Amino acid sequence: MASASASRSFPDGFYWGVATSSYQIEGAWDEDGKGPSIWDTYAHTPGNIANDDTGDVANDHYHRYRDDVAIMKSLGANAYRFSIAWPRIFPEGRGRPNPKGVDFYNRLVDELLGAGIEPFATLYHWDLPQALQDEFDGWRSSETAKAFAEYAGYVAEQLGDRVKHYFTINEFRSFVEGGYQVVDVEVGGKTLQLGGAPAMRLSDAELKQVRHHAVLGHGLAVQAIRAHAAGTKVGFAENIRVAVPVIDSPGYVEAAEKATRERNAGFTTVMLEGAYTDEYLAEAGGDSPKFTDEELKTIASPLDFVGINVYRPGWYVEPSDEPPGYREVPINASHPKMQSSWHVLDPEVMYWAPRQMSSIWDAESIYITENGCAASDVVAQDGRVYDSDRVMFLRACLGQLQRATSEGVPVDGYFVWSAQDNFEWVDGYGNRFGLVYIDFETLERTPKLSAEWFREAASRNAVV
Ligand code: PNW
Repeated sequence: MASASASRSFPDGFYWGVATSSYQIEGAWDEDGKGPSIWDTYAHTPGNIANDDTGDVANDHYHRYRDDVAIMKSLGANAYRFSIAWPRIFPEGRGRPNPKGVDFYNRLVDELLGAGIEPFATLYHWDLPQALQDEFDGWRSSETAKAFAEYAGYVAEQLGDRVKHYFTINEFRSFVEGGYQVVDVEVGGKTLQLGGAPAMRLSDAELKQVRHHAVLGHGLAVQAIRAHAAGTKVGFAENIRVAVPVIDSPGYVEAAEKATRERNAGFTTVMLEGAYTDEYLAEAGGDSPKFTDEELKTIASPLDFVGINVYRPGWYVEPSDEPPGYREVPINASHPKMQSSWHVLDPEVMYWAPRQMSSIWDAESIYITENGCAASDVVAQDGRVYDSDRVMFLRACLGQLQRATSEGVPVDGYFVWSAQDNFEWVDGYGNRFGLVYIDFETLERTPKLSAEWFREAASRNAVV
């Protein structure tokens, strides 16, 4: 008979990772030849970020990466997903590379490998070189997509002997919709508006073209990485919005799959199918993006894995006899949530998200590239940080992920967002997501209760 803990375990070789991104932790915003990014510009403009916080110093990870790797090792993480700051490598976005920027990631990667931690590099986590914003209006132009591929190929060439896993772009949906229009999110009966750099306010037609350039940049980067670093693996890291069936029965499950496929048409669906859905184009009408068949082929370049960031249910749906075959069910005003304004709570999305990647698109290797929550963490009198809500959240989500893997859904690893508290974009340092508490005055690091939980789960390869 299987022991209770064996029945909650993950497949052998499962990666237990933690994740961060460059702008959110590195600091050293203008050191060693780094060029400015659009987030430097945005954060330096008063009124954009809570408390007018900036990433100028952040966690000072640029100088403290050795300590941070040692902490990750002590947490039992065997994988680390970090992002590379494009303007450190190409201060002008393209052209002449900056060797000191490359050196930083060389040192980081060597430190990780020395600690037995597998590096997973994200190439774009929103810190676009300001030069490309100035020259091309950023992702409004396909020139930025081409520059991205050159940069991706160059990084793969430099790091590819040691970094074997690459994510092209993090959360297409977030930076495109938030940066080039504004994202509306319904929570508790209210509509929230989420935004960020470069804070453009485009029309719907222009926005669809930006989406197209972002997925094109992904496809071109996949090809460039393969051309420059044979034997490496590549995929994306998207916050796919997942439709959750209200009831776990075949009609509902099918309705939810239809909804997820259709409502991610501009990102996940086109990258995995190589076509915009008929409904996407019909609904867009005259606002449809301009594209060629050749571009669609590039966008759907074959991938080694798919990465999904999973935080909350996108929608609840039920079947409908009317087209499109599903109906959205409103989220009740009293529905529980986590601390972030947008964070509707339902751990079951961690079951449905990977299951749908497999059922809709036959994904053969899936990574949960982010999952976690903000909490109102404080250092207690005894020096510890008691983030009981985060422990509850992680355990509940991993329970659902384990349900998926036990049914054969091919999930190869899981990354907690985040390795440490950090600059949470427009919320500044006020919204803490880390397993490790950062005192932003002294920059002292303190592992939280959730870090102890993570260590035990990772060492047993099971939900604990
Ligand atoms: C992600 N939502 O953003 C980003 O990849 C991280 O950089 C960020 O710090 C983290 O999640 C926490 O916010 C998200 O509205 C932004 O569901 C918005 C949502 C989810 C993730």
